[in-house]
Amino acid sequence: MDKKTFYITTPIYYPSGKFHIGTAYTTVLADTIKRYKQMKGYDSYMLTGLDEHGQKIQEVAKKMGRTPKEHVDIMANEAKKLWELMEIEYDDFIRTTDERHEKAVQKIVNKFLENGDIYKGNYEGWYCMPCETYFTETQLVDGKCPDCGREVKKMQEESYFFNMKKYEDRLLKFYEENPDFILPEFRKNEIFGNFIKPGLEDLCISRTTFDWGIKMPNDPKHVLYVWVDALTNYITALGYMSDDDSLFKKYWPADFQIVGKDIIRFHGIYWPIFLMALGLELPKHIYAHGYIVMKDGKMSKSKGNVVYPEVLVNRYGLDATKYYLLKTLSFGQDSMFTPEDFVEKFNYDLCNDLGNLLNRTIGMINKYFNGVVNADLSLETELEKNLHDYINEKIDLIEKYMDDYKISDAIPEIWNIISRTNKYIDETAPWTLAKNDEKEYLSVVMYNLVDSLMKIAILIRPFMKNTSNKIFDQLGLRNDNLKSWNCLKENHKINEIKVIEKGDPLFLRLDLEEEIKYIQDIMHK
Ligand code: ME8
Repeated sequence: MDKKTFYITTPIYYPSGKFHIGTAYTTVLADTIKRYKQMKGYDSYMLTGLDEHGQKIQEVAKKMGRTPKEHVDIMANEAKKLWELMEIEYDDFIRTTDERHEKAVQKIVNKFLENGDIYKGNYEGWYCMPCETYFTETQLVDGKCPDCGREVKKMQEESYFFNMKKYEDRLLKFYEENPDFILPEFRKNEIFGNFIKPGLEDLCISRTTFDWGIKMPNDPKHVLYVWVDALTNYITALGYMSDDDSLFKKYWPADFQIVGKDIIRFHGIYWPIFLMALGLELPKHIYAHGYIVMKDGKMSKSKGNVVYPEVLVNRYGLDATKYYLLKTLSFGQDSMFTPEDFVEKFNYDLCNDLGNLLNRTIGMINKYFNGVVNADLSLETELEKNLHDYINEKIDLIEKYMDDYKISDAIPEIWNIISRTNKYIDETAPWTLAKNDEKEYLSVVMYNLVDSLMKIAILIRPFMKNTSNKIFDQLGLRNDNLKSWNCLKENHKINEIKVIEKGDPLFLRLDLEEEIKYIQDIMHK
């Protein structure tokens, strides 16, 4: 039987500057969900890439003394290098300058033209250059761009328009019938209430003021303006409108499309309408996460408060960086990055809670049993039953959160299992058992510690694979079958435990002051 498929996407990022932890967060989140689904037996496919056309990119390239093509090639390498460092397991990396994409987009536009979805008109409006978006007078905030707060310019040009109004009723109906299409709910309410219900504006889709883009097939002095070119990447990457559309047939519709809150409006309105116009199914969910903000507001180079992921990964390790990002951003909300918080989470959650549990367990098994444990589980007591009940209940809850894509809710529950297991050590007081020569029950306690740690290693695996592997290795659990999500449910019996003699600490405790200063310094570079 064919496996169930799962298709997940990130936005395609603008290659305008170095990628910061915001971009990294979106990509890590997608990667984590992909890995989780894979562990649950899905045939998962993850797409990321770059949005390489447009006036902004043309201008950035010019400033750097590069042609647009030279610039985007350099940036595509940068992005791929970063994702390699962060061990992102994407399946495809689409660039909107790929021939496969350009060709398919022209076919898509032809289809829109044939359908009568596109007409030529004259556009006048307030244009925000960095956002590449026109706004109406009423949309401006204090005369400035409502999205980025920068200056806007009154502009007029001959343009092609997409007739959004034609699809308004269908979109309304779709929203009503699919209340969880946009997640979280408050974002859906925002889009629905502020943009869909009051009536849609037609969308200007072409420009004549720059030429770094895909040409309108019927009128090559016009190039496509960002959204038709960008949004369609999610299907062109799968081979839609190409000679080989097997991936498209296999994976479309997407299961989970992740975007930041800044672009949910485009994904919640234009994207479903383009798909409707093409007669295609709509994605199952579009999820808008919040922003990582700094103490002094949005990350920006001019404020000197940008954090780049490489710096964190190189100094604190990949798993610690991913842990921090995923735990910090709660479902749909903005969250603040602070050096203090980063270092504290590292020391408390990773060193104290998780690292110590593993170290203590390995230390005791070596001290009391020379590293080898064979336990008679018929000797388990009420204490073990309580521990198992607690962990099983938490596993169900964690699975539910993961299935609902609420990774930041799942993580504290995994850490509750860690604390509960640490508490089990206090409850059973192995040192007293050893002193009283109660070796048989002591081996049951050791078995249970290893069993809990094995489960913890499986639970953190979607986002901390290296740490998970280290835990398995140090506990001497070499059978790869143990690394599957099913082992959580089946109460897998470990036959023989033989831990290593002395494990390297998973995380080395950081000097709070020194590291806070280090992060502060790199933010200003
Ligand atoms: O909008 N916190 O590209 P983009 C969290 N090309 N996430 C952040 C963030 C922050 N501070 N800053 C950026 C574009 N992001 C278009 C997308 S898709 C068809 C076209 C993440 O480079 C977040 O996911 O501006 C946001 O949506 C995305 O980067 C914007 O990337």
